[in-house]
Amino acid sequence: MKFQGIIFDLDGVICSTDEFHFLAWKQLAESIGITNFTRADGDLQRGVSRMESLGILLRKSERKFSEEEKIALAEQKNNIYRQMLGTMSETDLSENVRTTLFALKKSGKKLAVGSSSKNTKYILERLGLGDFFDAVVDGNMISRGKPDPEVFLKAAELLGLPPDDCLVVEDATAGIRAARAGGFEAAGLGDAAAFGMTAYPLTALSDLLTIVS
Ligand code: B16
Ligand code: MG
Repeated sequence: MKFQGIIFDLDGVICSTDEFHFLAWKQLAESIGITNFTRADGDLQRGVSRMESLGILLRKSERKFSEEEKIALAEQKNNIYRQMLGTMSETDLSENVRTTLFALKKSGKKLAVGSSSKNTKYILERLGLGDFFDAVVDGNMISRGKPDPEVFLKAAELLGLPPDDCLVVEDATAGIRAARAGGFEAAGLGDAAAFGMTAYPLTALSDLLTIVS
């Protein structure tokens, strides 16, 4: 059997909070006069930290913002985003994701989340997955964001497994790079499926069931 452990990215893999991120950043952009924030800009923010995501957005502004202003803007975006997260419930976990997670658990795999998001715990609770994973490492527990491997190395350590016995599942190229830098093989969804460093391209999360069996 391949891989004793599987480490899942959250946003874009377990759930579609990537759409909420985009809408919240767009709303913030418009409030400071940026009218050309696009989905392509949103894609660049996948997997990277909140402050780095803000940096990507501010490239579109002619204004210079102080550090305090940047912190306030990031908080403003997070408040909009948290309101959106508040509308989520267990029904927002797709059937494909739910059945895949439960089948993997039943087969004895150790399962972890490795996410850059500081809202990870809240999101997992909203989805009814608050107690599901064997380990959860999130943006509050790391000092270096993806593409640094810290988040995945911590998750593997908490699972008690070496990186070469864990598969990382990601939707972001920054996340695939982080996995490879840590010595993990990676499976990719969406844009990350076509990325050169991705060993296992996925069309749906359930493809994992054949890869790891
Ligand atoms: P927060 P992931 C990442 O989650 C998102 O993909 C990225 O867009 C976001 O900026 C980052 O979390 C931080 O999120 O503002 O909630 O702390 O893909 O690593 O699960
Ligand atoms: Mg992601």
